[in-house]
Amino acid sequence: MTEALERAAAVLRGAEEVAIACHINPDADALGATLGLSAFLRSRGTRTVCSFPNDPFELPRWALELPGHEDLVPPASFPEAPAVMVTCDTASMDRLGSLGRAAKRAGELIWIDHHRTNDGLGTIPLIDPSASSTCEIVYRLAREIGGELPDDAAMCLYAGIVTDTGRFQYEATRPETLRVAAELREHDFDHARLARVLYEDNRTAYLRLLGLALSRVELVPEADLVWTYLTLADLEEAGVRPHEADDLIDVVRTAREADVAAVIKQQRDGRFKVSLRSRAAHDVGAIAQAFGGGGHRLAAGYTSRRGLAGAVEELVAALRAAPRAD
Ligand SMILES: [Mn+2]
Repeated sequence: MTEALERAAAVLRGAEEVAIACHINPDADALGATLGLSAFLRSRGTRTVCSFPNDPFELPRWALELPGHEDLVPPASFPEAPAVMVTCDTASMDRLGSLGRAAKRAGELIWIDHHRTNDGLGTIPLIDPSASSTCEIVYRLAREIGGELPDDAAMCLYAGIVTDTGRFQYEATRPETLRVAAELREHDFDHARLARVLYEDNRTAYLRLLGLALSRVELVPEADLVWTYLTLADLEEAGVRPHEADDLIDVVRTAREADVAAVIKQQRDGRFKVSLRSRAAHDVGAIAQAFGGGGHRLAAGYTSRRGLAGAVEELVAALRAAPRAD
């Protein structure tokens, strides 16, 4: 990691333009790392171009709070063969969608991530599964490059650390994470407003849909599993966009009776996206990987082609076969 950090810093110090991309359906860690790195590089006089592969190219509401979001460009405006490209928070090439082509053609590809299921892509893989977030690694990289971190960059990086640590609650929150967060908070930005936008900004339409999803919660004791689901029809009827229901898992996972929580959400293509959380005793990252997905030990996901009943069945079977970690 130290050697990779030095090499990445050397490449970014010497670059005139850096193309930065993050994964499809970006969360605050992905966009925070992208925009944080971009703001830092721009403050050094480096040109940057930033994108993510959603089509239609729409930003989540909270992202409008992140400085620099207005400079994000759709994939069609991203360079086809950038001399230097950075990916943020992206565990596999397919998560880059249409931006994967640029990644494959990039001269140098700095691959910054903290997902344990990452194989280490790019010419410079900067991967640390012990880091709380990609933003924490970007912070380290900025320190390695040297110079002042602009307030805008600090705000973006802070957003990613807050969200990926579950507001400093999760296992991956190390003393070092808190020190980095404290250093970022020395900068001038409205952290309380940022937290409100990230966590307390639901529409009542979503709250009603949450009620529906919670009324469907099922417990499967033999699989140590609690789960619920939403179909496309549910979302349409409620007038809620799929990404608006991303935090539903955080309510379901509080169920005391099960170690693993799953939210199964139908996608536009009809497949079901399975989001998994474990309290401690199951490696859901390994389970997600076995189904072609990925993630962390306690938070992971994959997409199933087997319909709702099939998705539940295969998940229950996998959990029953999986050894408990305790
Ligand atoms: Mn992350």
